[in-house]
Amino acid sequence: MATMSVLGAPTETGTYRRGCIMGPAAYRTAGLIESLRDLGHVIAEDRDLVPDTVEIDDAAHAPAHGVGATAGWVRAVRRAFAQALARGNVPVLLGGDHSIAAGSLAALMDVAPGTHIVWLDAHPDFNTIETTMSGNLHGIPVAIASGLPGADLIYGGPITPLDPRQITMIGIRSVDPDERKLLKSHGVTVHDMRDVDEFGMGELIRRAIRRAVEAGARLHVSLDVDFLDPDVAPAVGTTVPGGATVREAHLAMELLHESGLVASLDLVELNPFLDERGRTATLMVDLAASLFGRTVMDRPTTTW
Ligand code: HAR
Ligand code: MN
Ligand code: MN
Repeated sequence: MATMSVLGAPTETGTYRRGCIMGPAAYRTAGLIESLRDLGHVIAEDRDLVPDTVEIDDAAHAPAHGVGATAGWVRAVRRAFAQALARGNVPVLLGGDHSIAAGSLAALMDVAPGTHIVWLDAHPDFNTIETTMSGNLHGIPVAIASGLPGADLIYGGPITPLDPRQITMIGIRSVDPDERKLLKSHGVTVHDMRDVDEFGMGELIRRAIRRAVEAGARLHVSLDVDFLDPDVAPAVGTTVPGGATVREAHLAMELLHESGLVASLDLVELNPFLDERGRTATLMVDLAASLFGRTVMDRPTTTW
């Protein structure tokens, strides 16, 4: 059983649509804390963070917008996430839009730099502050955590960059042209939905786990709501058809749990304003429970 730090980051400055600010409250309303406790985990802290005050002239970085506000959140998340890791807790970060993963990824590199990243998302979020076409900073966290342009501005100081070869992305189905080039040149492992169709979710997750086992690394999971198909998870601003099914997502979570390597989690991009009677929040909570040990039946111990 784990001791967990549940950290809410109710931000929406990295998006163009409002509503993610309600994310942490919706996860709690859907029973996240009770579900984790029922599994035997200890919730050492459960609180919402407060962003740093950062003054940046947004106009100088157009089309990027919300730069100062997003930087304030990223810095506060990085500090709290790192503190939780340093205490030996499992941080569970509740977004908020995905820009805050720039904070969790930097914290991981501060405290546990070998950690491998499993990025479950329709989008790679590998734009830089220079390649973003939308200007929405939820499209840049992986690139800036890897030290690409925008890192200095957002973090306001040095980071230990993430090695992009430590990342496995699954569920990808919307990539921008420059982003595609950057992913290739930096050696990110990207499994698009075609790979999911062709090889199956289980095989792709097993490959990510085997890679971590071989490297002696722990795993961080970053779960974007839009990894899921919008038919089952409507509460997200950036819906892309053809996403993971409920069963594919549960299989991913259960296998990751069985690896015994998962040490932290981001739950991001939930926009409760777009939900239908809480069904997306409830599904995300069920997935988090599977990631942290809920099963239908006991299973034999897996070897990778
Ligand atoms: N690639 C697009 C952009 O940079 C869309 C990014 C959308 N990101 C999220 N999180 N919704 O994955 O604007
Ligand atoms: Mn994302
Ligand atoms: Mn996404």
